[in-house]
Amino acid sequence: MTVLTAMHWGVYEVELEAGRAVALRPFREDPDPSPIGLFALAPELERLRVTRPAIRKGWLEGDRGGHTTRRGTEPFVQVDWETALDLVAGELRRVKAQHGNQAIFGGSYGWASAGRFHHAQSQVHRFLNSIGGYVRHVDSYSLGAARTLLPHLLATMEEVQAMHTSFPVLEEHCRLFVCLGGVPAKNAQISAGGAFEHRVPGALRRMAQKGCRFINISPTRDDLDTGADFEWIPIRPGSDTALLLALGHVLLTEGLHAPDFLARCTTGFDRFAPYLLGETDGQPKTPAWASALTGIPAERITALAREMAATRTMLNIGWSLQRSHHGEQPFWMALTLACMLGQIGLPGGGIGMGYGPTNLMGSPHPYFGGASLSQLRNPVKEFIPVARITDMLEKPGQTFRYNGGEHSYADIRLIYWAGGNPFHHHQDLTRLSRAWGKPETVVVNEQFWTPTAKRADIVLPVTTTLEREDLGFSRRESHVIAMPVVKDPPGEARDDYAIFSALAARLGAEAVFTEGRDTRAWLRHLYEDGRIQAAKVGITLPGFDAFWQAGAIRIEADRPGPQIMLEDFRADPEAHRLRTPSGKIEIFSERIAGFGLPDCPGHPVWMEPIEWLGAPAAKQFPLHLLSDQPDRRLHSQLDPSPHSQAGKVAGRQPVSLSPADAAARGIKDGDIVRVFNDRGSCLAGAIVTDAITPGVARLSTGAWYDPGPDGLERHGNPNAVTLDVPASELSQGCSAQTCLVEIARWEGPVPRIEAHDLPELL
Ligand SMILES: Nc1nc2c(c(=O)[nH]1)N[C@H]1C(S)=C(S)[C@@H](COP(=O)(O)OP(=O)(O)OC[C@H]3O[C@@H](n4cnc5c(=O)[nH]c(N)nc54)[C@H](O)[C@@H]3O)O[C@H]1N2
Ligand SMILES: Nc1nc2c(c(=O)[nH]1)N[C@H]1C(S)=C(S)[C@@H](COP(=O)(O)OP(=O)(O)OC[C@H]3O[C@@H](n4cnc5c(=O)[nH]c(N)nc54)[C@H](O)[C@@H]3O)O[C@H]1N2
Ligand SMILES: [Mo]
Repeated sequence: MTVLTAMHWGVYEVELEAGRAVALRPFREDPDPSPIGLFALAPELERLRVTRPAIRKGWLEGDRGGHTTRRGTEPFVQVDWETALDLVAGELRRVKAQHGNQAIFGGSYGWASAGRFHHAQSQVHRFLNSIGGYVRHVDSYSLGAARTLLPHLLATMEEVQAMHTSFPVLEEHCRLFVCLGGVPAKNAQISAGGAFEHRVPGALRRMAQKGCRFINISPTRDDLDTGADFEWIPIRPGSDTALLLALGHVLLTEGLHAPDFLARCTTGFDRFAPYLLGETDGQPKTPAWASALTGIPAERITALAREMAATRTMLNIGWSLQRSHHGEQPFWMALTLACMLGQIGLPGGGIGMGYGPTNLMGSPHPYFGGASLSQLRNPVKEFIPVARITDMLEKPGQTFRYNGGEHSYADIRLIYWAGGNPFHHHQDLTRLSRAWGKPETVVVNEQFWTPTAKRADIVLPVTTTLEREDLGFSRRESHVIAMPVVKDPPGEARDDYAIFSALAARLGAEAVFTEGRDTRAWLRHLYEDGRIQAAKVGITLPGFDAFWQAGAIRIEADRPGPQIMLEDFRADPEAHRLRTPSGKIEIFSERIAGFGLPDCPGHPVWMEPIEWLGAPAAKQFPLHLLSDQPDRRLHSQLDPSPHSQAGKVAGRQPVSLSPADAAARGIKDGDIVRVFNDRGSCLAGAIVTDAITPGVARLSTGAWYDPGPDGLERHGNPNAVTLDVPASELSQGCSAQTCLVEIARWEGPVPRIEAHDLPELL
């Protein structure tokens, strides 16, 4: 017998024997299933499960003063659940009483697992709110700069995602698809909550077959695959804003821009044009100027601007461009260029933000909300922009700017994390390791002995999606999935919900937290909520019992989803005003200008990133390190699985570099190399490829962080070397892509990788 289950990377068919999973198979309704989830039952993963509550030995013996260097170095003592829950509840009570709820950091960023109810972040936030609140985070690592910027200019990032022109329209109408950072199908393997119908590889092939021409402007060629030839224009990382400005300069000086669209649908072009022409700063943003910054020949820039103006063009920008210092600028300038081209709102033209990062963009299915666990109200006002965690831990009381306001960092005594892996996701992990020693207690709910679990004081073992029932629901996806229990949890692992219910009971908040519902009652409640939201966009879903019986419901809309981004707005901008201050797209933003930020003025500008190949530091560290998303896993999830391991080189995360850079350093394919700069170093396995432009190296994220006693990271985690600075004072976003390194052959003895070892358990 088979049933279905949902994971971030897809729906899978679960083959059962005696009601328990024996194998996972691709979902037959998925045109391009992802292999990642097929390995979720691998013994290599099961071996690394947390099976019993575990307490760091020193903590159990009373070492709670903070400023400890022992986290991550000491053995854990396994205890029974009652003891563990009493200890966690007691510590929460103590910290609340002595320092207030604003001393608890519960931001708990992370992807966790698919399934609407057991979504770990929602669970931990709801729990912490039920006991008086916590210091939260805002925004995401994914979209720090863009998420803060875009509401001032266009719409919220959620709205932008919901309105993307669907692929069937692009297939019919788009004739030139220009992408900054490709349309990486490896990334579209996933969507938050599940990519159920993988549509990107097929859509790109069909677009190419129907005559759409693709140009990939990227430091790497292989982030686009259309099944046909396309033009690759290599660009120096971090310089896209200069290119976009020069394209705009050509449009304006040759009269190829769209004055009618600019006048009807945008505001502030008149304030921006003098900058473009160099009237305000003495530097016209010409192709020759941009050529020196981007490495792209000036003639190619000029010709490209003319082609874009003459053709039905979609300009697509990848999210990694804004995960960088001044990451607001490429997004703002791409939007501005799309306005100058005047094709926004036309079929197959305009802007994508972006096709590729997840399976969501380009979906023909309508967007509807609902089916999310309420997080209750958080009375604590302190927060951080998500990537400022080290700053917060290092500098309690210090002020920071965010989105026009001024705020200060809370003084954190207790960290509670459920569903994320900061010792994968944060930049400059050596610096985070030091700051991580400051709080008095760190509690982590985890399924696996991840680097973060190993650096906790208290680890509570959690079930996986296969071990609990849930609701598979994902924005603009093809199905709603009933996810039954198909596997027994190892040892004593419990659902996050069971853990938080038990803690809430100890802290007098059980009724608030559970509302008297068990898991099945919550599923029914969330499903019914989703059903109401679906009906609003013309989707009829059956009642819960019929749904659960059926196992999967294909979403069929009476009305088609949003097909052409901003079509209505273009037709009648007055009747369909945007929720920006002017109601139009803002090329100049009075509001942002009013914030008075030197690193984010009122219109898009070129500013040199703190690290890039044009910086003085490139003399010492001459390679720009891109840390992109891994194709064989989601972040650090399932890194020990055979699928992820099969992609390693010499057991380490591969780092790609160009034949010229490899030869200059005596590096051959398959060599172990050291990637380093002033901040740190890691070992990786070399891949020499002409798909990467000289001067650039690529080391995907997510190899479990594994620093040795001498500080050398042994497994190839790029966050051993990345830079932890904000994109700007507007967004405080993550700048992971802004990073210079040097790479050398590793000649020393090869250290063993310990990331996938269990900690010592007493
Ligand atoms: N250098 C560099 N760094 C980056 C990026 C980059 O481009 N470059 N990208 C950034 C981006 S965009 C992101 S989104 C982040 C991602 O960073 P994270 O979201 O933190 O990464 P994951 O590996 O998905 O971590 C999820 C963790 O949750 C655990 N988990 C799964 N399900 C459950 C559950 O039900 N309950 C509990 N309690 N735990 C569960 C998993 O075992 C895993 O350890 O990384 C960021 N880091
Ligand atoms: N398989 C898999 N898929 C994922 C994830 C995963 O972990 N695994 N993570 C998901 C998450 S949370 C997110 S946020 C998205 C992120 O999606 P993105 O941010 O779009 O993805 P990246 O892989 O970081 O980068 C995509 C491409 O951008 C190019 N690029 C980098 N810097 C520059 C630049 O300065 N200029 C130009 N023109 N190009 C540049 C890189 O060469 C890279 O190939 O991916 C999602 N998809
Ligand atoms: Mo992300």
